[in-house]
Amino acid sequence: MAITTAQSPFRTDPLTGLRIDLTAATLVKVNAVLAVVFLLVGGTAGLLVALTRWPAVHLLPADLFYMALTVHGIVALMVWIIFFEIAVLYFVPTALLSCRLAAPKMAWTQVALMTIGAAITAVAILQGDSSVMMTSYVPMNAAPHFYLGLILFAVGALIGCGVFWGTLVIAKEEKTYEGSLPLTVYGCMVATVIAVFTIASGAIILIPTFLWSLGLIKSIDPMMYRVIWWAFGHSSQQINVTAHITIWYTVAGLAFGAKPMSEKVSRTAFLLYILFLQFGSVHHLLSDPGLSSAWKIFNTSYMMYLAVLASLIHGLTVPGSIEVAQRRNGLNNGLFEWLRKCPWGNPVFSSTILSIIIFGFIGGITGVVMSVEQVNMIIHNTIYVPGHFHGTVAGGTTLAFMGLTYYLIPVLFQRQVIMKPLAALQPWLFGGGMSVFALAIMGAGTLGVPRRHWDITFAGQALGYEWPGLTQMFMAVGEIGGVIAVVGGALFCLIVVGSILMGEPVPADAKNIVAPPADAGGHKEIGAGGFEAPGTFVLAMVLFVTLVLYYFVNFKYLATLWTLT
Ligand code: HEM
Ligand SMILES: [Cu+2]
Repeated sequence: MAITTAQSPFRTDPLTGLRIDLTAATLVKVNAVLAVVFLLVGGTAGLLVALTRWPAVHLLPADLFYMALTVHGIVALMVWIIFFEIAVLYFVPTALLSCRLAAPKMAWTQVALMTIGAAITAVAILQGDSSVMMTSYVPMNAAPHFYLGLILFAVGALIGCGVFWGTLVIAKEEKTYEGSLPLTVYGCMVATVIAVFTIASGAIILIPTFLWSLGLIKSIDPMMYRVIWWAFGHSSQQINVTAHITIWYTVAGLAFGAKPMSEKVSRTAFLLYILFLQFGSVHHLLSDPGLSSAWKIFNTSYMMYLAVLASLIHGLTVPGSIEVAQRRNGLNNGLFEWLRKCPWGNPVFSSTILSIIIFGFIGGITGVVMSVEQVNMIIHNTIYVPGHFHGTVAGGTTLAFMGLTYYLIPVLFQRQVIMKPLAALQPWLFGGGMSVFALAIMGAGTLGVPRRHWDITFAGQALGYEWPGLTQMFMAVGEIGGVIAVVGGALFCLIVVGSILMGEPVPADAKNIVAPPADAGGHKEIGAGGFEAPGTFVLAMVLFVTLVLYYFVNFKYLATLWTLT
């Protein structure tokens, strides 16, 4: 197939040596800026929700709380993240394969459809009749344009995946690279394959629901809705995981000259996502009636572990590759010299490493434990669930995207980051606040606090409920962590927009910031005890022991709640 788009001009970036297609660069910038603007909207709604769930503040009335919660979930999880992912899908293949972007007009259509779709859904929510929250479970009914906006947004995202694939075809035809695709481009490709499955599932459930909201279909079965919606909802989280892990590899390569410890293993791990993620969707249905335990347990406990295995592999190989690179460059003393001497004040690095730690220790461990059918009964529909997924999507994905943004400001926008000391602090504020938030509300959830609940005390109702002091403390501490995270998030938006508008231009004679390949230091004999990356091995064992202990604690707690007499 011949592709006949006119050749677009390129520029060679002095900081990275990358050959950048200017049309692609514009589209990456537009998508990334829209993403950041929506992060600000989603974060503001998050602040209102957090200030309402903090019992001592209880800011919004009930109707506005559910409206803010709907805005927050949809804008933060879908709009911010997917706009940013499209930016990644346009940046990674064009920059790393020195290739032009396929079909720029289609890419502009993607921008238009996603923007118009998000705007239509936002208007529907703000009009007040669509506070159905992110999952929009039937038989709750939203206005027709709520669903229509989501459908247009999804069509836009699908076009973005098409442009990515077209770009790969051009790169192959024009022979802009040799051998197999670099791992990071491969990671993006895996994300788009998952995206097609995801968007198809979304269409299968949201188009009939749209027709139902118009009165053209009589009813939608709630259980069927949940099963298919989660084929969409869970898979979209797997896209996020694939995207942020791709960013981990990218940053490890750029900042340290790190190479994956084994390309083959990393590629196989990505493939495991495609093969097994669909089964994981069932972990959202573990407490649902009408589905057999055998089906639930097979899907979540056997098949799902193969996708978890993939995340464990990436979680081991990315820090491992950084360790190997640091040791090859001379930081070979003891277990952790390589880690201590990492550039902790550089927000590209700190965002990425915090993303790895928070995703693994908070999002990952809790996700595995709550996917066990029995344990799920303790935490289902409690505020534990938002605690878990803020570890994955806010601490994991959002932080990784923040890190890549800091990298893109000088490379794409050709501006220096403003307010450097604050930029160095920002990932710690966001990641630290988010960790406190997630851990504390998981504590509250374990003790029974429901999720998506305006007033857990039922004040003024016949059946008021007094929560123990510990639970109230968890809620207060959690939401204070949430407010700190919002400050970190707002600071990020301020620094990004400020740098783009007012940052000093990158000087024309700027030095290359990409680390040379790791073995340039000539240190061949590295590691200890036969391990190339002994420090990472120790950290992996800490993760493993934490997981086992936490698993045990949950079963023990379940046993105390459910005594057999
Ligand atoms: C900036 C700091 C943030 C704060 C303070 C915050 C706070 C909250 C709170 C308090 C809830 C409500 C929990 C409940 O009542 O059940 C919530 C829900 C949620 N948050 Fe966040 N969040 C933040 C960032 C994010 C980010 C970055 C994402 C996604 C990338 C995200 C995705 C979600 C989703 C999907 C929900 C569930 C909405 C629903 O139940 O329909 N949040 N958040
Ligand atoms: Cu899931």
